Amino acid sequence: MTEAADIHLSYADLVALLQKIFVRNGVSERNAKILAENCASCERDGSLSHGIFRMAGYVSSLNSGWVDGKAVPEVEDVGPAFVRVDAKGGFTQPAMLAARPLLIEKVKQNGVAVLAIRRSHHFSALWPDVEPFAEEGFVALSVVNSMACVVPHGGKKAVFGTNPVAFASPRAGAAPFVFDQASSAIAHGDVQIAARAGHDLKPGMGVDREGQPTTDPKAILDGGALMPFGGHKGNSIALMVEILSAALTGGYFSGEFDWSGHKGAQTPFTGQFFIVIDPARGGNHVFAERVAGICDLVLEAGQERLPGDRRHVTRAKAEKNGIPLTAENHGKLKALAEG
Ligand code: NDP
Ligand code: PYC
Repeated sequence: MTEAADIHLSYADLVALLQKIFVRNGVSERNAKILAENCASCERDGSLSHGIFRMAGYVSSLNSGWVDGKAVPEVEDVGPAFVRVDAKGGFTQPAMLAARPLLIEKVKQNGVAVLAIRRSHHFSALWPDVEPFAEEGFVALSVVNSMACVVPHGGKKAVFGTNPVAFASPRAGAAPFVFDQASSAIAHGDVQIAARAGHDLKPGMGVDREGQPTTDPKAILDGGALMPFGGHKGNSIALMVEILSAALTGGYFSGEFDWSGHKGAQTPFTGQFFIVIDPARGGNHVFAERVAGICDLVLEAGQERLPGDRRHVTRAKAEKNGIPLTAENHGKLKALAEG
């Protein structure tokens, strides 16, 4: 549920405020700008589980010494269509942006290229990572693993992270087609939001610390766990995400890193994987029109809306009126920025 807004900030003003918070908490100017833009974009688009709600967690993780806000990623050219990045214990988004020019060059040369990021922290939504590729005419898919809080289908112990998959494709005459979804029944961020608001979850999303089904978000957060979406099918997607994001990149599995020595650590230390494709190599010069065509077909068939539509409606409102914030949340941000 959206809280009533007391004030509206422009995107630029919100970025400036968030950037100040990151810099104040040990993040380099370059990385702070990237993270602030990412977080402000989530808030602007109504991706509230990964907008300003996350700032206290970023600050807590930075102050625990668990994540290096000043990390300078090392980009390696390891094959005609393969780029690898060691994020050096920093955030994933600056690592991805450091590798982006080389990745795009390889996609243009080969029609496809992959990017494997390791030793990285991802604490945000995934759509901001793939949408810009589609805006440039490429098809992009990305996966990232997180922290063990999801039991395998039929299992008792949390092994997987909430492991999202995001996909973006150009679409003629409209914004790119983009979906971004956790492979758990619900994102961990939304469980935290429900717990704060005192709302129950739908049945079938999680178990308590005894492994018993529960709809109480607090029981899930207090030693319980989430379930994959869609039973064994979501389970296999969660497993695929672990393979691509960790085994393939050289990063940690969601249940493998040890943050117990860093009180307050919240950002998962894992890996992220991208595949980027130049659709022109498919030889179909009407690719983007075909994408628009299939999107139209599903809407004509009765699907209420496409993934991404809600974000674009929210974005358009924010561009017109500013990004809505409660006075309480604005106050919390100002306190983080000013100490
Ligand atoms: P949702 O279930 O809210 O949405 C998943 C996708 O489905 C979105 O693309 C959404 O589009 C679309 N969608 C939702 N409702 C409909 C509908 N009625 N018809 C058509 N499409 C619809 O997301 P999740 O809870 O799975 O994930 C939330 C966020 O959490 C994601 O951004 C994800 O990346 C992030 N996350 C990050 C993790 C990390 O490790 N960094 C881990 C897990 C999750 P729309 O946005 O337009 O509503
Ligand atoms: O919402 O599941 C989540 C999540 C995990 C890491 C960042 N977000």
